Amino acid sequence: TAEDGHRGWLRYAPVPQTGSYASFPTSIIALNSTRSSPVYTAGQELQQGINSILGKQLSANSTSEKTFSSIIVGTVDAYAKSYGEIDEAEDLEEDGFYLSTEGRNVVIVGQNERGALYGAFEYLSRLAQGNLDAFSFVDNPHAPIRWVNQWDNMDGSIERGYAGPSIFFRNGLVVDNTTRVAEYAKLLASIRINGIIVNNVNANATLLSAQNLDGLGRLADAMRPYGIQLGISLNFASPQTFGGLSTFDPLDPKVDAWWANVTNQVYAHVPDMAGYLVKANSEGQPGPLTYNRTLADGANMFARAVEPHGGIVMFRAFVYDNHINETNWKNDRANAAVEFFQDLDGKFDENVVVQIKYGPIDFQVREPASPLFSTLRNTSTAIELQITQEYLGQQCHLLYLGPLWKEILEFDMKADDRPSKVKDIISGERFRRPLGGSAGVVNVGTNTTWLGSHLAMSNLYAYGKLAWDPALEPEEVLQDWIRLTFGFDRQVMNTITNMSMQSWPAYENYSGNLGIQTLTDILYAHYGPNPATQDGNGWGQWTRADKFSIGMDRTVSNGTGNAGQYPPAVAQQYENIETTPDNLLLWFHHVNYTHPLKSGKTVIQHFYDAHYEGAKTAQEFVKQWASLKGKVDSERFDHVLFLQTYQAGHALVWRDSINQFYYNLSEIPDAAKRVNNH
Ligand code: GCW
Repeated sequence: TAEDGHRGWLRYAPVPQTGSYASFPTSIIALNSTRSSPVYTAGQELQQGINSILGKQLSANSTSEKTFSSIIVGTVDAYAKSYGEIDEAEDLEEDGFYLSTEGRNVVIVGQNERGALYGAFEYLSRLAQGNLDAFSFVDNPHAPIRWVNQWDNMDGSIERGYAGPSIFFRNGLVVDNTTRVAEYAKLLASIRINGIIVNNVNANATLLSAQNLDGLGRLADAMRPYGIQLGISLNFASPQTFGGLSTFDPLDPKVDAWWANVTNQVYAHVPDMAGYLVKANSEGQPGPLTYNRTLADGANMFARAVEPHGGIVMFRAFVYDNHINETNWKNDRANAAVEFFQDLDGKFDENVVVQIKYGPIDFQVREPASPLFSTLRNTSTAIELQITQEYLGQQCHLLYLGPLWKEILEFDMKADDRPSKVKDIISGERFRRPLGGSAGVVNVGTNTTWLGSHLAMSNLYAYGKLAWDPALEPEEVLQDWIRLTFGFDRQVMNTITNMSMQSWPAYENYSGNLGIQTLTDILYAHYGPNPATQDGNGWGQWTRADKFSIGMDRTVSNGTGNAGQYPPAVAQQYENIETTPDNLLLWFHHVNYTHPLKSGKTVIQHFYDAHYEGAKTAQEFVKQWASLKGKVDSERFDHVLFLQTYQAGHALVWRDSINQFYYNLSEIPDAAKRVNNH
């Protein structure tokens, strides 16, 4: 039902009950009765969830008087006051929790209030999956920053959003009704997200109007009970365009004072504001370079403003020149981030985090990890991922992203020839940084499914889970999500698992092979096949395809030098065509269409075959989903079937347009005689 879509994975559907449920606790004790407190929320959530899952009405109190068996939830300090110390408490880190069902009572103790709420959600998730085992463990986050970004505009539209208008803004103002905002916060808290940037990085200074500051206070109030801290994106030119100053030079004391004052006002409305997100000098946005100041000068100006309030600044590394000339073989947008940031390492204030997209270009179906992760050693960093499927089918194509993210997070940069996985760099561990983590661009909208597609919700779920613990296996995360979203049927489980796990390879097969990037229209929509737009533009997302050859030569010896931005061991691997994996061949090398791959096929034949294979898989998704008729409620069944049918058709369009394009260009026939054989 629509209600099911709305609740995402928090459906709390009844589970088949066995004998062990008889001795279930009869009361909940939440050790904080303040309504805005996450511990209070935890008590409420446990009460509703258990009623819904097990049909048991438990009382919920805040007093420490125990019934024979209770579920006790609170911070470690509150727990100690009422019941005494617990040994495991010393292992808890910020936002972490201890959960035990081993004794007569269920004990859920957080290092802080947020941690307690996470523990409650974890307990409910296990109950909802039919898990009544006795367990006891401590769970701590891998990284402190686990945020989502929304690209919502003040008029209520959402940049790269595919699920209707904003739940935050309308007609230039913050919305009055925050029901959906609180529901979103609940979903986010259940996957242990602790911060949200509510407005687009292409920011509008009118967010800072008095009326909208009131509105931000309202949004923060709606999310605070879930432990979600609000933050905002800023427009660098605001002092001039909104504040009426003659300049926005970050080193001008007037500008500094203006931001300090604005920041004080923001904190007056949102006392626990998480911080600012800034996109500067990118894609036409203003920034410090206008005044010949560095990007660090720009970031530090905001850092000074939020520092007294305990806030942080997420400063985006997505800075590049979008008017570059393709006739110069050495030009390369992929080089931009390292070029802009390498000399600034160590020059950022301690409360600045550089937010880096996972690859050097822009959320393509296959990219190597951004070399900037290994360049910045004295700067805190975070990885930026996209849940919204901008280049990846815009929620009309099934694409489970867990495996893609996992590959990047596990990638070893081998900095100084020591293990340097991306996940351990962004957590702050590898280079001993105090801050770090993840930012995921989500772009939920008012659509009842949140993202516009029921199956796409596995991506939001997996994002939160991997941000907390990147060691998790994406397939297992997916299966938890399937159980919570669709129940216990084996066939449902196997079918959605298969479809989801095949979805990335399938999309890669028909949209962008061998590291060539997603061959979509890159000029505007980022949707549908359009390889012709990939070259001859200033954006720098090039393929350099001509009659004989294709790919970006990013070698140091003959190309743009991009391979040399990685630490030596990785640089060598990518520099050498023999050691470059096939799936990144055309990212790093320019080769003839007849170049043989490790598989033995030529590049062009691989293109032809992969497109047939990918499109075929997309046809099978329809049959696979159709086999679940009667096992999934008809509303969700029909909606997914509609999207899968659409994807199957669109995959054929992708297959034929891309294959035809490269056949026309190269005039090399398809060995299987499928392409242009009429
Ligand atoms: O690739 C581009 C997107 C823009 C986006 C930008 C960014 C918010 O097409 O829509 O702007 O990336 O990440 O800043």
